[in-house]
Amino acid sequence: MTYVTSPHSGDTPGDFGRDLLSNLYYQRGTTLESASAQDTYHSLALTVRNRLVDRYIRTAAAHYRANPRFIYYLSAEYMLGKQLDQNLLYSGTEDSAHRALEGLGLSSSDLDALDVEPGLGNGGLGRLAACLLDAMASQDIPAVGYGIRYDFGIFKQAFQDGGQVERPDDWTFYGNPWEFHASDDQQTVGFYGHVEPLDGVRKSWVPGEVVLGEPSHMLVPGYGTSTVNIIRLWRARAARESFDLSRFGAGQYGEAVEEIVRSENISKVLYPDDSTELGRELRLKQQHFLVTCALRDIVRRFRLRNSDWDDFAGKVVIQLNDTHPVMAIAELMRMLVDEEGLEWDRAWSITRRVFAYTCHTLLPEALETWPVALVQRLLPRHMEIIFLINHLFLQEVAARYPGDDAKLRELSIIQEGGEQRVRMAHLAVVGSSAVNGVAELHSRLLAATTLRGFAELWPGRFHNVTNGVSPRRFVRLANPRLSGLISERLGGQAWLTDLDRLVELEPAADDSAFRERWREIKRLNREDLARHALAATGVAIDPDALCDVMIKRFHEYKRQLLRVLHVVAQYHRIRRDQVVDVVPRTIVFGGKAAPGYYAAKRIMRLANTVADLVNEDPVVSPYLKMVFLPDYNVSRAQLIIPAADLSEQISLAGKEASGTSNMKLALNGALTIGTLDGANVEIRDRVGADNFFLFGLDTTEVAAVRERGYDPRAYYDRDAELREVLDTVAHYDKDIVDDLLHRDEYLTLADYRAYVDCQDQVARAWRDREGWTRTSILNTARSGFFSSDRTVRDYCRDIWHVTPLRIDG
Ligand code: 26V
Repeated sequence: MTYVTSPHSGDTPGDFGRDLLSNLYYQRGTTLESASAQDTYHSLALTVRNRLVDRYIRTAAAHYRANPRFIYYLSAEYMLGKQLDQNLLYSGTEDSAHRALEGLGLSSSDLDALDVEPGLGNGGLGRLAACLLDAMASQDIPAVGYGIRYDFGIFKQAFQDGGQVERPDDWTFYGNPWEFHASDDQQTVGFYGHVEPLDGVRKSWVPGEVVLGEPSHMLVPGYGTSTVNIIRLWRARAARESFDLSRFGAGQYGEAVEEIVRSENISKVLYPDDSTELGRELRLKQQHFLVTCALRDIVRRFRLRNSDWDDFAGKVVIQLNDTHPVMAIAELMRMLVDEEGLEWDRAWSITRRVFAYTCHTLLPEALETWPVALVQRLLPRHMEIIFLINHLFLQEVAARYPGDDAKLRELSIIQEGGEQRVRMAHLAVVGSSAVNGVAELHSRLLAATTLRGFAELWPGRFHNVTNGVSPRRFVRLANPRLSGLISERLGGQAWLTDLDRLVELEPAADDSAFRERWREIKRLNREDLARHALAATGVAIDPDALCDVMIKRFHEYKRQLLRVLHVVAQYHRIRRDQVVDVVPRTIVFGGKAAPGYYAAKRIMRLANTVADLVNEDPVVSPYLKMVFLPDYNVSRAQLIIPAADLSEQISLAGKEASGTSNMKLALNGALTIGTLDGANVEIRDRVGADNFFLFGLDTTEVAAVRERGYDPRAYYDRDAELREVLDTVAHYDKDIVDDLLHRDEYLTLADYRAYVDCQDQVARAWRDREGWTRTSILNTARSGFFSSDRTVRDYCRDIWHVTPLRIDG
């Protein structure tokens, strides 16, 4: 079979410009003279997209021919970042596009400003999904990402009187040029209804409501290779047959239309809560919707080249990104047993081999559970299947631990005592062949605490795969200046797909001319950030000041509050003219709080209050500035990270599963001040203890403090400076201080003194600019391990058992 190649394959600026004008004419029906900004942007996007379609078609054809084992990544969240910058780079058309635009008198930065980032996720978990897809494509791993095409992504954040206000993210308002709709690949998804007996264990589920899933896909190009994979996002549509015509006739037009609206609400909005268990029915509907659409699509694809169910587990790996898609385990069992007529045991053996589960937290309150009564009502057959899975599983447990009822209660998929609930993490472990944590410490603690009983039962099932980040997105695109210098030094761009090669920069740390250029680039990046900060907040920052960055979701365990306490301490020191350990600093904050997470929002409000206090004080502000950049997202990350000198990774030890901003910042030459938590441990191991500012309690000490009976008040009584800080804070928010003195769940006061003293060490180190730059270079040089390419290789080796499939260029 031959495939027609695209007419848009020319690579010169002339070819590019011609295609752009042609798209303007035929796709937008206009000309350069009369085009609106949106017309031009859309035409540019299509011109770039067309250059990847060729590769996609070839990838799909090669995949069809080879019938390989596929990785299907199931995730309720993806934070893809802007597509224009990425697709220009990955299609190799950056230069010709820029020259073509220049020739047409168009500004590429104006056009880039119109590119909207799809914010279909909350934070680290969603961005990790995007980094893994990028790495899979870049390493020729046959893969498809499945997700939900939310109409509204993560809310936009603004501040009003220092407090967060949320605005809707109508990201497709002007259309999305990057997606391909496939309305003829629709799937049917059932809800509610009842179950009818068939034969034996086999039943028939008769749903009471049916909704359609309509897919569209976006291209996921590999960098430096020919592979273009896809991410398939599903949108809910009302089923045509569900339009109750009698009601239209009976004068109930409004009610009948409301039903359509209700169906389509399923994919309306991303839940912005990573901090409260909502237990909302609509959320469970979203999960089931994603899972059903994805599984049916996976089976459809399997059947293109295969027919025997015994081959399914050889051709299909389904990676579950946290517990959100875990209902897939029950749904696949239902499809195999009820629809395909397989024996239970055979179906179970297939199911267990196909799934693998990644856990992204240690917090017990973050482990998802659903009320049995709700699951029973929404998904009656799934609930029966879960009960049967649990029954058989508990028989296995009973055989292993005879007479041990406590063991049964501990491991059961159903949580008893009070309202019965389904523990999704337990279902995930029981129904998967592999379970992994996301950093060494996290995986160890998972097996020792949260999932201990399971790790004892099935030690071979537990793995660690340390997270990683895309060097293309977070070094090359975010920091073109530094990337240019690295490529010059290493003699090419091979490091972008082989990040371990950054070690070759080590000798450059001792080269003073190189250090000078490294410093100059940081300074230029800080100038870019200063321009943005001024426009966004009205605060002018000094591009020569140490740029001290904390960017992540607002959560008590991450301890943004500890960061604020140090700022208040510095404020007092400067006012008292105690500036021995003070160097000019800019404190940069970025991050959203879940709309209903009051404790986090109050810390955020305090941060904004302290920022005003500091910035408006004529004595303090020459030394200390604080900017809280609103609406932190991937694009903002790409701006902040290259400017950072210091990376704040100060969660209470044992709480942060991994963290990924820590990796992005280290790769861009920021030094870390951090606790022994998540991937910080591995960053420190790699960059060297001398090049990392460590402070605070470790997990063993945290346990010991709690064991002894933690008394936060004692720290206040003992430490005069802390007293002054808390008295100042109490002036603005008494409740925060009350909580710190009486509860302090995250041991902020226990780590306070160590943190502030460590910050003094940071200041002393910054004074030695040559030494600092040397350490900065070493941080970059030794962080190659944190590439998501390495993460994907680990998954391929330990969990997926797949090998790359090269597509002929
Ligand atoms: C969810 C919830 C929901 C209920 C209440 C508390 C709570 C706390 C946290 C979460 C988020 C869990 C999933 C998540 O986003 N984990 C993040 O995953 C990143 C990628 O692996 C990792 O770097 C972060 O450390 C981890 O927090």
